[in-house]
Amino acid sequence: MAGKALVVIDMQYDFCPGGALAVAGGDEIIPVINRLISDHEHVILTQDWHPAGHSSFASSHPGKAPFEMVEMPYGPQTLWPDHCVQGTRGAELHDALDRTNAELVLHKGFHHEIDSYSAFYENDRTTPTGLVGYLRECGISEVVLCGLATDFCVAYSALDAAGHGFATTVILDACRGIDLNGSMAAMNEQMKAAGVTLV
Ligand code: VGL
Ligand code: ZN
Repeated sequence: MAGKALVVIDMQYDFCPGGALAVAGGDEIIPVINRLISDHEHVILTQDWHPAGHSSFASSHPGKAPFEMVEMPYGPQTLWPDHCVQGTRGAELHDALDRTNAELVLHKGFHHEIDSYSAFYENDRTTPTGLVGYLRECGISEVVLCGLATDFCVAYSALDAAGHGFATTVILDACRGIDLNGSMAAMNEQMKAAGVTLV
């Protein structure tokens, strides 16, 4: 299946039950994702990878609580509990995830002052991760996405992929969402409007 890449978003302990920013049922999708991994020739994994004290953490904003919003120089930003801190167990990819077939593990969110939901562009919407260039150089024109969380990192990655002309599919059975203030419905609508195929 040349020309098509599976991008598995943030299958890390902190997004699974028991983790710092647990997504309900986050670990249930691992067997489904492992089947997708064995079916794809090109497999890319992403890893949310924040320095301690990252600007997206509520703990870095005195008086603010997780899930509140703040205004960053690049626009509104949701604040999160401390999660996926570089080098911690919570930042590790889940051991049950089949990594043998992965050709690239992409870290994102490592700039202290900028969060990064998308695997392609950070939340300032201008700082690239390099993934567009990687995929193009590998001759990939089709992107299939799964992982955590549907309404944040998966959705923003899908919007960027579609916006860069990749034929983009999200496998909803292989995703779980956070659903903050209706974000699940809102992001599903945005993905559909952008031409992302939801299956
Ligand atoms: C994510 C919030 C903060 C995600 C990452 O993987 O969806 N969400 N960091
Ligand atoms: Zn994060």
